[in-house]
Amino acid sequence: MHYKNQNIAVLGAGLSGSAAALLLRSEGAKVTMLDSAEEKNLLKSTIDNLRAQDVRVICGAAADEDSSAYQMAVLSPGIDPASRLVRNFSSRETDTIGELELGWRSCEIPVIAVTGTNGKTTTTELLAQMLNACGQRTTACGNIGKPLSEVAREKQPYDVLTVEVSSFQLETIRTFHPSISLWLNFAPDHLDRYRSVSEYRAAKLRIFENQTDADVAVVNAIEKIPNIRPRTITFSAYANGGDFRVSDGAILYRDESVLRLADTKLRGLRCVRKANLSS
Ligand code: UMA
Repeated sequence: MHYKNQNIAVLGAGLSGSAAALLLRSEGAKVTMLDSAEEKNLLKSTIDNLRAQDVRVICGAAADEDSSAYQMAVLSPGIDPASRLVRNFSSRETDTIGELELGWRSCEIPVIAVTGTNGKTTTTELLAQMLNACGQRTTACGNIGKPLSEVAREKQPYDVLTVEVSSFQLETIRTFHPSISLWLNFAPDHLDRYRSVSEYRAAKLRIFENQTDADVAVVNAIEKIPNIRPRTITFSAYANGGDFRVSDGAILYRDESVLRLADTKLRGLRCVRKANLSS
């Protein structure tokens, strides 16, 4: 993407916003950071670092009411689209994308994206460790705490990125396209932000939105996922119908043992064994 000399606003001076602002600066954009909080309530080192990189920083009420002209705005995931700060932009029809989308557009590395209500951080870490142990250079990033925009700016020679993605991040994607998506589970959550459980689920389902039949979706077998384009592989520790399942102390792929649970150091396996014994 070409951001050189473009006037771009970044909303939210947390981890995502700072990473987005620094990525855009490294690509030659003129960046303004807007944050509804008073400056004294923000991390001084973050604000100092942004200013040192020539990012204009506007805080408090002045940020919510800022009326400068921008070609684009980048939104931090924790900011509710209904907030004053965002409404100020939507009313002016400024092209607004999320930080995950920005990072994706500046990254030329294939992505494995992990979502689910519970367990996504553990799974993302585990996947990254397993891939690195197999010689596939990767890093765990995204909602886990290292924004994709930071990885994009670092330009390390990774083979693949292992990205934890939240519903907040997926709300504002457009072209984000994981080669492999992973849907762990779903339970009602974040109802302070979403008007309904189905709105929360719809945001999460966007993980599959840009996948094609050349991609893969790894999906919990007990989840009812609507028709999606990628090839689907299912798994379950509890149900018998999945491509991957647990039986007699081993993980099976279509009835063939691929890994004995006792050979792993994973905690919580007793729960899986117990669940299998009682089912
Ligand atoms: N802000 C405004 N106006 C508002 C609201 C907030 O300016 O109306 C400002 C705040 O003053 C603050 C900034 O926005 O300075 C915070 O932005 P943010 O909430 O997006 O926080 P980040 O530090 O950028 O962290 C975000 C994720 N936070 C959320 O989604 C709430 C982090 O996930 C993530 O690790 C990080 O980006 C890097 O990608 C945390 C999380 O709790 C761990 N995620 C939720 C979850 O896992 O359930 C979704």
